[in-house]
Amino acid sequence: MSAGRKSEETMNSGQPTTGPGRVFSIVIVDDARPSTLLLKAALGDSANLAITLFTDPQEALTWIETHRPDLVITDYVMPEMDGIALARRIRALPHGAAVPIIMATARNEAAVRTLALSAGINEFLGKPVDGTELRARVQNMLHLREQHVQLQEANNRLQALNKMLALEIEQRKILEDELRRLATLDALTGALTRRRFLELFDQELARRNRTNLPLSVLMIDLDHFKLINDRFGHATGDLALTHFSAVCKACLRTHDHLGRMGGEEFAALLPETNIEDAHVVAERLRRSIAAAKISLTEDEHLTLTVSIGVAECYGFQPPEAILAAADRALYQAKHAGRNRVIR
Ligand code: GH3
Ligand code: MG
Ligand code: MG
Ligand code: MG
Repeated sequence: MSAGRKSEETMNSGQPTTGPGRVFSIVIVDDARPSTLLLKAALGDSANLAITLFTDPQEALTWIETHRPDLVITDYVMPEMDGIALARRIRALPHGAAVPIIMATARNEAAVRTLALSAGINEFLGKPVDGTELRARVQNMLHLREQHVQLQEANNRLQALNKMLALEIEQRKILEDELRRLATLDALTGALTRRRFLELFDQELARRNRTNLPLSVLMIDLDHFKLINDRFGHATGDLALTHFSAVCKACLRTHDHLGRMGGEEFAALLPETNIEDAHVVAERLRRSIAAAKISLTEDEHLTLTVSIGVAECYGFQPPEAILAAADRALYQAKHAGRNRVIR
């Protein structure tokens, strides 16, 4: 650091920033070197003061910006930059507003004192400086400075805590959203619960009524499912349900909704789909289910069939009426011999 030639540093490092053991950093700026030494001597030989001397105000300013001292004592009349200009520049620094500044000058006149105060200088002392008065004023200012620093540190800790709290709230919200999402899914098949399906049905119906885009529904029931349970056991029945749901999801689009309405009865909601297209989807689904083999052991497998009833939403029917229409079609499919689609 080039200031090394013109400044004498007695900064202690590793000291606490606040509290009883704290060392205060004081900067003295005066173009006359003997004056800086006199002021330093007047401050006394105190272990809790680290005093740095400057004869060049510009160098002092650079040092103040990086080291953020606790107090600045400056002369008034200096070539290049006087004490008033220096004080204004300090006040303009990012952390300069809170640095106490004392002006010590031989120009002890009302006009200069007023000018100094309006530049944000806190205390004014005429030269030659009375050591006792200087020490008293410095102690007062450092006391205020200490309170300010402690307040600021408390504020920083508070802000850090707030940030942590905000993060925790954010994480909790993500977790809650995930839990809520999981609560809307049937644990065995991953299809929507009946309740969630009906909620979405309401939403899709409202959208249909707004946009006039078609909306269709499939009622799907596994054929002779009781026989599967009876022949292979309940666990295999569960496996068949999971398998069925996976095939359904592969056949449907991402914005279609599959819900488990009861034991082995499912419903699919197909937005932007009229009854002709819904019938095509249902037929594809029926064939996919009938074609898939569920392996039980190496040479034993199971096949499933489903019956499907199709209905489209017309007018301002409630969801129950539309589901009832699809149910009637499903009933007909069962009566006509199962493994078929009726609309
Ligand atoms: P249909 O072709 O007329 O629909 O005959 P079905 O045997 O499929 O119909 P039914 O309603 O008589 O029987 C449905 C069976 O589905 C009875 C019930 O034990 C079984 N079931 C319902 N939920 C589950 C489940 O979560 N797991 C298993 N393994 N079986 C279930
Ligand atoms: Mg001078
Ligand atoms: Mg059934
Ligand atoms: Mg049934």
